[in-house]
Amino acid sequence: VDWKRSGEYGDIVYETAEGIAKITINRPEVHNAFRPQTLFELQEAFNAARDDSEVGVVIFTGAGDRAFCSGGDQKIRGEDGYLGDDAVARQGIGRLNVLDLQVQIRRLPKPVVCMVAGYSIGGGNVLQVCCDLTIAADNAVFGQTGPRVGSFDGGYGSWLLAQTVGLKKAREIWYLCRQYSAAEALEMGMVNAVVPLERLEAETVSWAREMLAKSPLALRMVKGAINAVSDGAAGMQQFAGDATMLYYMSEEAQEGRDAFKEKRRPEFDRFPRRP
Ligand code: 2NE
Repeated sequence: VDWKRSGEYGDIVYETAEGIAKITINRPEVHNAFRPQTLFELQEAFNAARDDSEVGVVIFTGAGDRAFCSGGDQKIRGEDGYLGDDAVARQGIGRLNVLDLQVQIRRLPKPVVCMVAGYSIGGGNVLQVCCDLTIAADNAVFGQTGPRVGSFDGGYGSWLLAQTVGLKKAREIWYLCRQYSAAEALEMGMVNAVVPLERLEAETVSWAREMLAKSPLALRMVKGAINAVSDGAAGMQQFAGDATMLYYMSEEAQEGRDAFKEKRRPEFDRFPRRP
């Protein structure tokens, strides 16, 4: 794939090709652990992918073949969160802005495919769980570390994981903090496919191409529908917003708008009262 790089980023790389956006965490020296800056840049990149009408699928990955992501950068963890180098951090106030990114991935109205080589650990694995699909290399290793390093994710990291792999398995993953191979992750339904490392990107791109051949609106609605059940009112709000968008696209809704602008009574009688 002939990836074209764009944007000015330090901790990540943003590339596009053939209707696919590839977003890569680029901190291989710490197994792609994230710090506040990484997350702000990821949010900007995911927004760019959302706004680009040429992009139909997003691939989310990590640089190199040793890790997708090892979670929050423990070396800059302060007393109450992760410290960046901005004014907020200079007051000693930490952030947990990975939570905003999790929500953003769930709400992005295009499929997000996580492409995992090596470690998918801690808050990194929670991001993996939040993605719509995951393709893993045969060297991938999955796990949560929170109770070992003084952390936990009681949101998507807990109940979405439980919805994905089942309650007993989710408890095991969090209570014991073990590491699981790609084959084990496939067996428990945490990933969609496992392929040899050298075929990882080709396989992920081929899944993306298959989705690009499908109706974008149908994919958007199915993603919203699947997430609405577990996102409660926030999920319904997104789904309802999509219903409004589709209604705006109808002649019936446009008649309401036109009648207001033309200062006349709307002619809604033209439209059937559907069974
Ligand atoms: C991932 C793992 C198991 C890999 O082990 P290994 O032995 O293959 O590599 P090593 O030597 O540990 O790591 C290579 C380099 O990356 C750094 C290491 O410190 C090391 O650098 P040096 O010390 O040699 O300079 N590195 C790796 N992970 C890092 C991290 N998360 N932060 C900073 N530096 C990191 C092993 O590295 C490991 O267990 N890593 C820690 C995983 C972890 O506990 N992550 C945080 C979980 S909490 C979280 O993410 C979170 C949350 O629970 C809730 C909200 C927000 C975040």
